[in-house]
Amino acid sequence: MIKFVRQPVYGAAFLCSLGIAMLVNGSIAHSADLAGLKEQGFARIAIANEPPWTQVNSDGTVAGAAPDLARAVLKKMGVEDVVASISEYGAMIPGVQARRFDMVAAGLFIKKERCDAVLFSEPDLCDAEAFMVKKGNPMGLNSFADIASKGAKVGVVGGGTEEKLAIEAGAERSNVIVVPDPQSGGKMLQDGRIDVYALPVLSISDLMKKADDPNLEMIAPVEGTPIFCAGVAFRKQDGDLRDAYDKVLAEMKASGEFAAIVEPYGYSADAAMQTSREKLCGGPN
Ligand code: 6CS
Repeated sequence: MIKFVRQPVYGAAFLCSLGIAMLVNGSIAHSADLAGLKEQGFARIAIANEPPWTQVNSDGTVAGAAPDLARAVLKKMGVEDVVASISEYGAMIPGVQARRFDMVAAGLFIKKERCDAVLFSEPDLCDAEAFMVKKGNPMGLNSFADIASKGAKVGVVGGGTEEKLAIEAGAERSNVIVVPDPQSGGKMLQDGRIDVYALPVLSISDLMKKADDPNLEMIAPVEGTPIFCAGVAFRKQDGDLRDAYDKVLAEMKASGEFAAIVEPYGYSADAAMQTSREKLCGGPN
């Protein structure tokens, strides 16, 4: 079930009427440029529900480093509000291309194949990869190659980077289990339905804290995987909007406002500022 949640600057209202859902769900044509978003009064963002990147609280409010940052940048651009919709990672790019969302603010990693499909902002949130395993790592899983060679069942988010890494490492498709959300992944590991759950380090760390289970262990970083950096994704046709977003993001990086938003969530502002979209895309985007 997709939750449509509205995020006024302070406070939150949970949008549950079909009429409102239809409005934000793209059945009414939406603006794709800054003037239009200002007129509209809000930007529709796609999120996952993977703390600390993105989080939908029990009262319907949306938090997490990615939405908080996007809301702060958009506000400086004159777009007062954001309306968030939960989406699987694999559906985010088709969703923004189909104008169901105005942008993706979910910690979507900037990768070459994605740069061919959307425009990214400059990098904002960086992290390494981690595994959640049973205490003592009984199968000795330290890399995606280990998962493949040992025939381990790995939990992943649908259409996410870990799913791709597992398949590319040679894991049997039947051993790569798509899990709807981090809590389910943790539960499936505890119940022995998967042998390992793969997500970025900060996501697994958050899950370990919440699980508070001495029989679980985090392995980080995953051997043979790089630090990934995410950015906000825009439709290819919305270059002016992306450039306007980037301009404000750069100002916030220079002023320290960017660090003040992302670092309390555990992200390194410096890591994002040390790299660039061009480097991560392998060319201009
Ligand atoms: O962009 C991705 O593919 C990854 N991003 C996050 C924040 N979590 C997992 C996902 O695979």
